[in-house]
Amino acid sequence: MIIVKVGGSVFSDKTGEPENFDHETVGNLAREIAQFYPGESFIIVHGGGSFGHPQAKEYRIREGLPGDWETAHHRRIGFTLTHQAMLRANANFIQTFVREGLPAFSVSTSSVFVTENGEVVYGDLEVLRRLLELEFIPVLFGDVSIDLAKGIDILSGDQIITYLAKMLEPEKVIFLMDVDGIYDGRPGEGGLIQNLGREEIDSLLERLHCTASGTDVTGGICNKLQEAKKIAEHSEVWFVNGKVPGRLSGAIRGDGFGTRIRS
Ligand code: IP8
Repeated sequence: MIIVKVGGSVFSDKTGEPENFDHETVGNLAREIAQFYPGESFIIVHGGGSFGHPQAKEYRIREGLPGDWETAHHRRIGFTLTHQAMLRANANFIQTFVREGLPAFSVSTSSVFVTENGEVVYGDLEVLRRLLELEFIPVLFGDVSIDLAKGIDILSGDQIITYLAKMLEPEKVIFLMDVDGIYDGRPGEGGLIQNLGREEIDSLLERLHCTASGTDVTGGICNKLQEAKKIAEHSEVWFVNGKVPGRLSGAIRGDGFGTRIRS
């Protein structure tokens, strides 16, 4: 089984209009997956992009539910609106995949996982396992979450993947991004790292001065690398450019262009 994370910047322009969706790119990805399905089984997890992140930021969902009723109420409304925005992103994915003949099935993340400070502490994978057995392609997404420490939080698609990798031991996890892979520095400045050992990730994080940035409330590349380190305990990890046709297929075959992390 292969888990594919479609980063928010692959299917939408995070700096553009709210809720823009790149139908062409997602159509290409679906066609590539269709070349390998049903011989290979897939779980898709997509990020927030221009759907979830602006709302999550505006309503400060990551700050949780405060004691003051008025503020908490405002945040509860934001929680609902952020989830609805993610459902709209997800609906676009499902439609595109189904159009390519793939039985993609939406699995609503916030109804499956409970977090503690944004990390998954509980996940009910029964339905997911059965969907896979029945040859569906489950499509999950970064979402809001019920959180044991803060009341509410955001659950990043990357965190979901770490949990799924631990529980389901996929043969491979592929992160699709809008750059060619992991760079030793800023994309375009540092060189592309084609092979990375799990044990080299900590020193790379230091060199990249990892801090949360931009519109991404869940921490961008640094969060991905931190999660990749955990995932690589269980499976091979790839980072490839999801905007370039053929790169996903290359990672699925194992001879692709991008960054491969050895466990
Ligand atoms: O883009 C975040 O998911 P990510 C989802 O995978 C929301 O980090 C709702 C902002």
